[in-house]
Amino acid sequence: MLVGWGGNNGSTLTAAVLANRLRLSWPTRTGRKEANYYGSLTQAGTVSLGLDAEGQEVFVPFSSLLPMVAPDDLVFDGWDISSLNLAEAMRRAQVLDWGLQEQLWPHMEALRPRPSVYIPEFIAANQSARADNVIPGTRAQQLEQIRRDIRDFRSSAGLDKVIVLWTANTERFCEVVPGLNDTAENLLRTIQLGLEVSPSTLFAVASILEGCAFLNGSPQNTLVPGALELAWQRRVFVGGDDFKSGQTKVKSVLVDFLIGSGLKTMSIVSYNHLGNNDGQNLSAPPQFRSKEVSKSSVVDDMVHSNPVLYSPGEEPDHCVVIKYVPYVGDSKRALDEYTSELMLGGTNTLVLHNTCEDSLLAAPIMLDLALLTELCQRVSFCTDIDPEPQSFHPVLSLLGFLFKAPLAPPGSPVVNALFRQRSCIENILRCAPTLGIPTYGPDVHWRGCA
Ligand code: NAI
Ligand code: DG6
Repeated sequence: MLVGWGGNNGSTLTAAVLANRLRLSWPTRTGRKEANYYGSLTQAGTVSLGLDAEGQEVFVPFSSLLPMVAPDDLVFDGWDISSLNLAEAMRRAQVLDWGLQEQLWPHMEALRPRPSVYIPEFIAANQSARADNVIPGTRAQQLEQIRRDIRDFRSSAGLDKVIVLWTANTERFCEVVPGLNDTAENLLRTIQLGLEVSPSTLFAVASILEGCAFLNGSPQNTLVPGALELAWQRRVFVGGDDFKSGQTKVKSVLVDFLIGSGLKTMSIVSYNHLGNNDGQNLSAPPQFRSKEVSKSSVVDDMVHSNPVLYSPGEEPDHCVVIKYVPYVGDSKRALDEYTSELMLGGTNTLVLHNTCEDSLLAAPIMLDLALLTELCQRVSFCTDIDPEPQSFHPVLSLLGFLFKAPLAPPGSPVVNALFRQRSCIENILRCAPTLGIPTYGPDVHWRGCA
């Protein structure tokens, strides 16, 4: 279930899964295109297994390492404060080629977002015109309505599991206040009393109470300490924050390479302009601030990894700029400049320019998040110290590859370097027995992996 289903990401992911399921192709000015899942780690990535008897390296699809849900088996539902059906939402988004939109229209027209929680002060004022599909009532009544929606979807669609993914507008940060949202008990009381809680935190709480994993694709601090404690108490997976798509993905490779090579990166300047609704929302300072924080946190572990280059407290200058330029729509432009010190007073400046449809980068990441979370729900392990089967910690740090500001269990290090994050997923999948059936299947249990 997508919160923000009618947005660019929500409508594009739904369209992508339908287009692949229906094996659609469509004409463009550069020839016919066919539906695919480029950009998805699970659907388009491979893993090296080693060498075969002839000494040739063998690669297998990521999705064949362990039994994973096939995207064709997913069913979508969700909420949006905008009432447009998914076909109209796809048209509003202006992401997909016209020929593809025409074929998808009859399949998406009947999909209609459920009303959602609209609290104007959390998103930009320029979003108010969209809000024609809202859940009335108190915070407690809104929470109950979201829970009913989840139960209704699960039973009416006959589902095994529901995973809830926040892909709605970026909200402003909410203050973490003792007594308000610092513990599970206080957060639940705050909702009952109608005190300050963000829409995204309400969705997180509703999901956790329904036993459904909750993933946060936006930068704000949805998973306040009280929500994390609730997830821990209920043993429900949560993950976040903020999809790691283009510019940040490059950054989490490039800075790792620079610092890992012994170069002292001293300045990172990241400029973006885009013209979609996300860009419009981010043109308001509090929402921009949420994104600025998540886009800026991504090199911390690399800097701290090298005390030869950086003295305690020393960090590169890191500047993030985002501008709203309606004309370019979903085609985001990202310009980056990395300046590093070389030996004997030299300077190395790298400049990158990246243009791409933002939602076509985000949608496969959303798919991976759902599929990997579902897989993790079927994994248990025991150790030599504790023979009882156990699950991963509810804060699913394994998803860090897909998030700009990865959440980690308390006391665990946050890893941003992209290939360390990929290795984490690969290693976990490798050390489980390879069952070899690439379909939705049995639970995975293995022993000895602490
Ligand atoms: P969008 O603005 O097109 O879609 C967001 C949708 O959320 C809108 O349809 C809006 O009506 C809806 N919405 C707002 N508040 C809501 C609420 N309380 N409940 C339900 N629906 C609500 O934005 P887009 O491009 O789809 O991005 C979605 C989120 O993903 C944004 O926060 C963005 O910053 C984040 N993101 C996007 C990336 C990308 O590459 N496209 C990458 C990283 C994060
Ligand atoms: C402008 O940066 C808008 C944002 O929502 C980004 O498009 C999105 O967060 C993707 O950022 P990145 O750094 O992962 O490409």
